[in-house]
Amino acid sequence: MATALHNLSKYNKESIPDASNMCFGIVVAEWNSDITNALLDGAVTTLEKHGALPENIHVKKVPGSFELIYGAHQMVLHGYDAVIILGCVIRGETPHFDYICQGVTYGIAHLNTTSEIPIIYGLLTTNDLQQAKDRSGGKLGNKGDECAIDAIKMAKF
Ligand code: DLZ
Repeated sequence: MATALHNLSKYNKESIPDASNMCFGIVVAEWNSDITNALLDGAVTTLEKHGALPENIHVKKVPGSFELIYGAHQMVLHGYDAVIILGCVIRGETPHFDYICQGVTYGIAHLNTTSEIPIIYGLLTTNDLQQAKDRSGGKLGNKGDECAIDAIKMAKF
């Protein structure tokens, strides 16, 4: 979870490469869709702000965060400059919170070491709904913005 002091939408705009020639895949989980749609809005808006063309941003939905691994794997096979995964798992509402979070984390980490394309980890793992709201366009910014910036930087890597 992001620290309470770090605003996820704050970054040095001068240092971000131009994204106008880049192509991005985004996989979004439908669980906690109010949160994940807000993350998606943030990611797309920020990519476009740095030059990415709408037709070069491809979004696919999956049922839950666990399916983000498969979705990211499929996107990697199709070749993008970077892939972003967006999901939200809330501890208080998810009996097997630790299993889902660990599964997604290991799955995406594995993909990052076995594929040619960077995959950016946009999984919110929070104790409650308010913490998720705070990080999806609330008082701590938007994790989607942060993922978009990381995707641009890693595409340029
Ligand atoms: C089953 C489940 C639960 C209980 N909670 C969440 C959650 O908080 N966030 C999320 O993205 N997905 C959740 N899921 C669904 C699983 O990720 C997955 O979709 C199902 O177990 C089917 O594989």
